[in-house]
Amino acid sequence: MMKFDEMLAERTQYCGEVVKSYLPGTESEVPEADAASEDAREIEEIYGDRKAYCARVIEAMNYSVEAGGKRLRPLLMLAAYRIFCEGSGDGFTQEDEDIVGPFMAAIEMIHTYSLVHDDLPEMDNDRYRRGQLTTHAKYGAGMAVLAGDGLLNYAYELVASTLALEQDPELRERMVNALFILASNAGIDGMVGGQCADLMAEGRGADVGEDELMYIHTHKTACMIESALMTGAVLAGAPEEDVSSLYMIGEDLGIAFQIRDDILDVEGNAGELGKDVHQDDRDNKTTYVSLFGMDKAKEDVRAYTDEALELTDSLSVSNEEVGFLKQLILELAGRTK
Ligand code: GRG
Repeated sequence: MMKFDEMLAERTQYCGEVVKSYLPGTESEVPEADAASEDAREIEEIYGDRKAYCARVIEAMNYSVEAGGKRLRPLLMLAAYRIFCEGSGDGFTQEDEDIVGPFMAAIEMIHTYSLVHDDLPEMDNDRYRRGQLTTHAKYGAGMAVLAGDGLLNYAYELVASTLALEQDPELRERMVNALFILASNAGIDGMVGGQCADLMAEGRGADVGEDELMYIHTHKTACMIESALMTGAVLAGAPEEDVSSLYMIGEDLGIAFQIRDDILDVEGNAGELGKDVHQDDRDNKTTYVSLFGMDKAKEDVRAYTDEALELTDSLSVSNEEVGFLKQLILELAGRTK
């Protein structure tokens, strides 16, 4: 059996390839076809209006996504999908990739838009992300706003077009449910709500208490992780109880992930992280570390991780994919980037 590290590296690369395959092409990348053919009409429909005037925003969108990152949300979505699609006996097929792939790309586009906007001068004003200049540092703030907007819209365009082409009514229904989970966890009741609370808490230091901090952590960070696990399971037709368990696993994992993020901002290595450290201190931000101290922060990463692992054991299926998910959860508890 392949070692976990190798499997993670292989899956991360695979997720990156899937995401990239759905990025928008610029005019220079428009495929060529015989002018009178059906292909040419399709190409015209897709690329007809994509002229040089808008090439810059597409370049900035692709720059932000192609920089890489851990691809954690697509990885989690894929793992959840594979846990429940394995029963077919065929393993993960091209057909499966066509179902879950657009959603994997969509969640990474939504996540990347949030990073691009979070890095803007009016938000966190960061210069490095994913080991390269932030989108606003390279393209200017206006273009970075547009690149984020473009990614957010493109994510839903992609899911909508996948839905529109789906002929199987049961699969369509799964996709509609997955779309709702994706959108609601990214919006005002999810990540956007958490980011709003985060912004309102900035500079208030000790005035920010545990309830407010936990609202920020669960909404800003955990919602997208819950969403990844739940959409993967829903698309694969998982039973409702398992989708609920994955919601709870995602919440625990998301909180542990964010506490670890707070720890890394103090103890991490900027080179390895691909972004600047000590930013929370700079912004006088209340974090898990500033509120509870480093020792308790580390203890609680372990506690939330253990809870997530226990919940994973309660899923109605137990297969190699559950094993992969558990190892991934463990790996994230000790992550250094
Ligand atoms: C602008 C609506 C809006 C939201 C921004 C994602 C976010 C919300 C802010 C980024 C800052 C931050 C610390 C968010 C918490 C979630 C988090 C740790 C994001 C970074 O995710 P990783 O580590 O990044 O998975 P990569 O680059 O690996 O994909």
